[in-house]
This record gives sequence, C-alpha cells and structure tokens, in this order.
Amino acid sequence: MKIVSNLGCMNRKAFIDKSSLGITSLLISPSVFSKTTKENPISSPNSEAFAIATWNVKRAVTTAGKALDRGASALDAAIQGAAIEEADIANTTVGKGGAPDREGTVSLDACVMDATGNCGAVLAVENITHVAALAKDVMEKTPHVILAGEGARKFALEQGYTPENLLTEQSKKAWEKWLEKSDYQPEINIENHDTIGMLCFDQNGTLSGTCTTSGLAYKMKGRVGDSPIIGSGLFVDNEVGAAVATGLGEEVIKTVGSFLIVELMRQGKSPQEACEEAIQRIIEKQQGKPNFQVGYAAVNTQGAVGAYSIHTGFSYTLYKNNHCQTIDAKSIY
Ligand code: SD4
Repeated sequence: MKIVSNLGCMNRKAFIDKSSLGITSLLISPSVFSKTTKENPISSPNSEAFAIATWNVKRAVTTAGKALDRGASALDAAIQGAAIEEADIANTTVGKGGAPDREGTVSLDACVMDATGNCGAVLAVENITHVAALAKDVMEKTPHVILAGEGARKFALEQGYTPENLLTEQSKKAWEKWLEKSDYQPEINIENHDTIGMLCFDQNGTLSGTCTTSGLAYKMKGRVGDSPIIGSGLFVDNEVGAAVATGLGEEVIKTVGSFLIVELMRQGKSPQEACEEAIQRIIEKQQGKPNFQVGYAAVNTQGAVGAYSIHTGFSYTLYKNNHCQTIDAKSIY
C-alpha cells in the first residue's frame, strides 16, 4: 500500500504497529460505532445525519447531532455544537476562558465551510465568544472570506454580538504563573480537550463544518494558527468528504492538512488512510520523534470516518442515531 511504502525506515515499524494501515474504517450506519473493514462495508451508511468533532466533547457533539435530527442544516448544527464549547469557561482552548497570548489577551480564531464550497473566517478576534457564528456571518453578510483583528471585532459589534471579557480569573492566574518563566512550549493534548473541529452531515445529505479555537496558550500577540485557515484547520468538499485538524497549527499549515486529506480521499483513499498519510507528511519533515501533537479527523460522503494523530491521546466524538461516543484515535507514537 502506498501509505506503507512512503514510510521512512526509522518510523516504519512503529507506524505498522500502531496504524490501522487503512484496513480499519469506522462506518456510520444503523449499527454505528462498530469497527468494520473496507472489504466489508456497511450498507446505506450515508442515509442519516451525523456529527463528529475533535476531542472529547460529547455535550457539543450531542447538541449538533440533536439539531441535525430535528432537521437543522449541517452548518447550523455545527455552529450550535461549537457554541457549547465556546461558552464553556472550563475549556481553556476554545472561546471564553481560552488561554491568552503572552500579553494576557485572549484572541480567538474560527472558520466555517459549507457544502457549496462557501467559506468564512475570523482571525485573532478579541472580546467575542461565538466566533464560529461570526465566521458564518462573514461568509453570508460580507463580500469577503476573512476578517481579522479589530475589523472582525467591529463587524461583530455591528451584527449585535455582545462584547465580553474572555479572560477568566483562572486563565489569568495560569498566565501570571507562566510569566514567571515565560517558557513557550505548546503542550501535547491539553486535558484531552482542545480546539474543536466539527463536521456535520445533515438529512439533506450535505456536509459542512467549523473549526474554533483560542489558539496556542501564550502565543505571540497576533499569532494565528491553522484553525481559521480554510484548507488547513478545515476543508469540506461535498463530492468527496471533509476533514478537520487540531494540534500545532504551524505544522498543519505547512502541509495544508485538511485540504490534503480531502484530496487524498478524492484519489480513492479511505478517511483513515488519508489521515494517516497526512500525519506521515508532517513526520517526514521532522528529525526523529516530534515533541508536538497534530490530530486529524475526516469523513467521506459514504459515511466512513477516520482519525489519526502523531502522539497517543487524541480522540474524537461521534453522534449518530441518538447515540454519542468518544473514540480514541490511533497514533504513530
Ligand atoms: C492552533 N490548532 O492554533 C490550533 C490549536 C489546537 O489543539 O488545535 N490545539 O494552532
């Protein structure tokens, strides 16, 4: 298989040991969440709505899934799901309560993409909690795709968003402690709870997604990662499938990870194979074992799901038929 022959010798054994080598796919079907093989696909997998998101975010995914069950569009459902985490101050990687930059300011990034290929994004927005919805407003109500910084905040206020202080006491204390050493080292897997990339498939058979984050804790002011960059943090093609990313955005951007996964699926790879190859592209550029995490989740239009990460600890959450489950992704290390 190409995905195997691409491996460098050094990583080959570890990769074979820990990867599914593309023979295992999770197909969404009435008997959801059972593992199945490409050789034995479950029939009619794409006849019903489902929602999937990066990490252990059952409340968010259930919210999106139930909205889909009620007939919401894939995009609206994804935004409703993302809004749960954006408002949850216990989640320090998304929305209000997100970790600040090194100057103590919380700035958020988000994007959306729908089944027609339309997209919108906001970068480094301050004082606005629901940036996934704001990205949708950029898509629908402006002639642009991306608004950044003060322009995005101004647009949000014009649209009636309530300005909020996004820095919680807890995040402020953690930042003050960080300042004592000011040692910038992005963590691998923060509490198994991180940037939310959410993909939804609605009852009309259309795919859409969103990606929302506060970015990396203690980043430089103005730093933007992969999450709001269409093709990196998120990509949707209703003819093929969709993918989302989490982890060290700089590395995702360098390989345009989500777009890469969709293109690999277009060439015939399963979501699992495509996620594995996209991770391998990152690994190939490193000298030895990377000390950072990247995780991908992907779906295709047949309802197959894939997920893969560099390090163990990445998970994704899937809702289908009133059932929500968090599943550990396979990883290279
Ligand atoms: C970023 N990809 O800003 C985001 C952060 C993230 O898990 O996903 N953390 O680079």
